[in-house]
Amino acid sequence: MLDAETGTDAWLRYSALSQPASKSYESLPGKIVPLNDRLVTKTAQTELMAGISKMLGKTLREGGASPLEGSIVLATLADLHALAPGLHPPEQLRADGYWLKSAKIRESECLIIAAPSDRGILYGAFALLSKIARGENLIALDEMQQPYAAIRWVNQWDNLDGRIERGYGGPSIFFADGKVRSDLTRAGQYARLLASIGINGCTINNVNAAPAVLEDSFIAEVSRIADVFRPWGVQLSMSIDLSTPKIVGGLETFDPLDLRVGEWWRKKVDEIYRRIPDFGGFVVKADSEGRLGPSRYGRTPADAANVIARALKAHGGVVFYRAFVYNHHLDWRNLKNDRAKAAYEIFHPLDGAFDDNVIIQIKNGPIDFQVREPVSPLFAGLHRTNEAIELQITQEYTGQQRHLCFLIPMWKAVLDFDMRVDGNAWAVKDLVAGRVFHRPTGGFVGVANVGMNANWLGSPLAMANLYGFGRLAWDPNPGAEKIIDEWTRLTFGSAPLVIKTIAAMQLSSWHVYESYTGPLGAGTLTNILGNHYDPGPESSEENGWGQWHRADHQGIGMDRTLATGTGFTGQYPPEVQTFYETLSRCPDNLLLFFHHVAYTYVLHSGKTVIQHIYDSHYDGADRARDFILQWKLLEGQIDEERYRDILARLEYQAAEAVVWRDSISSWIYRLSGIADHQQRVPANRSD
Ligand code: GCV
Repeated sequence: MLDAETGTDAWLRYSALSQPASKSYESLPGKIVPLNDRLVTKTAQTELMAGISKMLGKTLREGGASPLEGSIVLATLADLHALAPGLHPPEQLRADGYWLKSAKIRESECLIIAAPSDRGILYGAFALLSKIARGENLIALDEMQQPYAAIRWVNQWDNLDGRIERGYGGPSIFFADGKVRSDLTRAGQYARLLASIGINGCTINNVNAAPAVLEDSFIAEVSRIADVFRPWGVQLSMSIDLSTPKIVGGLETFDPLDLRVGEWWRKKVDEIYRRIPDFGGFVVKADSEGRLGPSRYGRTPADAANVIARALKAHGGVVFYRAFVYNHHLDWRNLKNDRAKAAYEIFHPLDGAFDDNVIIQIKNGPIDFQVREPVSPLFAGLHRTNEAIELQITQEYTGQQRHLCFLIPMWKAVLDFDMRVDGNAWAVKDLVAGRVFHRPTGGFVGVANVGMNANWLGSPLAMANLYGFGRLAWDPNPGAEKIIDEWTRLTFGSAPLVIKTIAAMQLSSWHVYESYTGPLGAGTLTNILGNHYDPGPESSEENGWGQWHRADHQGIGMDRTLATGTGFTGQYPPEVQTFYETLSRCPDNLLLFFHHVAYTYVLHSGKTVIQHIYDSHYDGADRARDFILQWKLLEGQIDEERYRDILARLEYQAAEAVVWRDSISSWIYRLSGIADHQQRVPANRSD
């Protein structure tokens, strides 16, 4: 485990700049002037003073606006207007946006951080610090930043006993032994990290929620977590179990349309806001994987979401209702059955039935965070309903932080995917942000699952996924290259070889992982009934979970076409549907998601499916081994502690990649009976 300094501060290390680098900041004002004394602005001030002192060895003087002298001014737009009426941002700033501006006020050279709200000021302060840490020029600074969407949240799947479902960075920072931890230092540090990348909400407990979270005594405990989030502008929210009115409330029903149930939610929500005035809202997982839901009473997700939304409305809270609703007892013998169809089938007919403070939280793909999936068609299927995309930062199916897998390229592909809504170019990022259908809210949710490990996610390089999620939630437009460059400079410094090597490794890592775990869109061929980590392709078949890839002696893949398959492709807008439906057009990397083909089917690449599977696994394992060589170039270039820690992880990954390679190659050889042209697969080698 890495020590507190290298781990806890993550990308907020504020390492001292070298002499020549710090010289370019000599003209930075020596005084800091906050124009209000509210909590979040104070946080911005403290952070700026600490960061500038650590990076530049310069102590900012605190002071008021008279005399102004040369100052860093922290101001709401209203306060800026009062101080300097002629100064205003070039465009109107939305909530949480900010403006960084070098300007003369009353003859004094100032650096202004201005925003509509205190939270925007804090985000501006972090942006300024990031620029200094990365050696950016501040001369004639004039930069306006607006968040792409209002919702930029993380979810934690923490259980009250301290364990985290699919968490790989140690136990919960919030809970232990059924209670909120007495020491919440880490929770406060987490809120700082989140705020630094523009995240404005955090759901603290597992979506498989314990009803006990809504007991009054527990809410009182939870309010202590909200207290440590508040200085960072991070709103707290909770996952809830829909049967809570019955289990905790003692009612005989949790039917959302029963008036007593509505009244119960209203009183409960009022109680929460009495203790946590800036409470964000609830996340709901219902009728899914054994969770109770409105179907128990023949009610719809809209009935369930709205009754809670109405209780929250008066306080400004929202309900995230997860679209991850499916039957996990599907009959696998029926070739028309398809778990991928569930979300659209359930939620599309309800479009327009949800209140305007309900947000449908949709996983990026229609199955479950596999190493590659097409985008969920539901993103294009809700025109009169708010939506948010759910991305998984914790690497459940993507190597559990033990394999390097930088997920930003995957998320970029999803967010930039053109859904051709009504024949127009609308990307997923625009749909979820509510820009296409002018929705009141929407945005981005990431399942983070950080833990008590000093390094949060348990692996230093995996932290790029948390950083990248925040950056994309703020603005999904920059490329993965820009994000990894920023993160590396902030985390490891700006030596060219370090930047180049880490960027190259991270940027290729998703493809490498995919190539030895689940190429051609078959899904991660892992043990789905167990740890979701080891190879286990057989576990997907012949059960009701619906993560089928339908491999048999002749071929592999799920036929999801309208013509002959499950009809899933019909859920997409027509142009996307035709693209995937048509075998000759379907991209190789999603072929087996949409089509069942013979092993001898020839890909666009000119290879047969079976040979591609062999080659991909051998190539992937080789490339995982090459990561070690790449990393070794950095010996002496970064601190010994992180160098050794990461080296050990890469050596482990390279060995695991061989296990995956041999396991999947032998399995597919046994099934298909078709030999690898290169005679590498153990089961068909003559040696
Ligand atoms: C929190 C997958 C995971 C579960 C998770 C579920 C969900 O099935 O394996 O651990 O439950 O998704 O997103 O609700």
